[in-house]
Amino acid sequence: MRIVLLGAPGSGKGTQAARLKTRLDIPHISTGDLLRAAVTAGTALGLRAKAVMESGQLVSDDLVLGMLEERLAQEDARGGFILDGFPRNLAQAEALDELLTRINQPMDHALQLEVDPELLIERLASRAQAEGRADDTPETVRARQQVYQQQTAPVIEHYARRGGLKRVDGVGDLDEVYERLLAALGA
Ligand code: B4P
Repeated sequence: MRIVLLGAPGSGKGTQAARLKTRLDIPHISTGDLLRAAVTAGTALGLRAKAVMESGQLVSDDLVLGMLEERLAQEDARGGFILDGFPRNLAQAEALDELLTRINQPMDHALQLEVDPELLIERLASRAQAEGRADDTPETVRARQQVYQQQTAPVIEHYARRGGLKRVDGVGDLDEVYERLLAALGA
């Protein structure tokens, strides 16, 4: 099963993808996690990404696309995957369509987690306290929300136009949201 999980920062994509991965036995590929790992490892890519991530802006498409293509070429992604945090803008969505056509692996499901913007701010503020992630400061959270509205919301329309986008209510406890996602996937 090949799945794209869409939603604003704090909508629960990463949280739910971690659960779906175990149930569906396919890898959870988060471009945010891949980028944070590169920052921690101090690779050339990580050094270029760090300041951009801390400002709440998107890392450049060429860096993210190269990183994703490498990840999708790994053995464990042959039987399917959950993409979390990608695509983030229309150029990435079109590049993904092109890549999946080239490797003959069409997307099966596009799911959007819907959460009220005020609740998103509360969730990220709690994570800032719990985990101290550098991009969860109030200023960066505001910037990430703006980037989402301007650049990522059109990606949702892209999948809606193509048909097959499923919108899932992301408000509720973790188990409730998880059950809704499974129902939307028919799993
Ligand atoms: P991401 O890592 O994708 O960060 P995110 O949008 O905040 O989502 P995340 O998955 O971490 O959080 P979740 O909603 O699960 O991106 C970080 C940065 O990396 C970007 O700003 C950008 O700079 C860069 N980047 C990533 N991908 C890129 C790309 N493709 N192109 C360019 N740049 C890219 O959870 C948030 C919080 O809510 C958690 O604390 C969680 O516990 C809580 N939560 C979740 N579900 C809940 C629920 N039902 N109830 C209560 N709390 C809940």
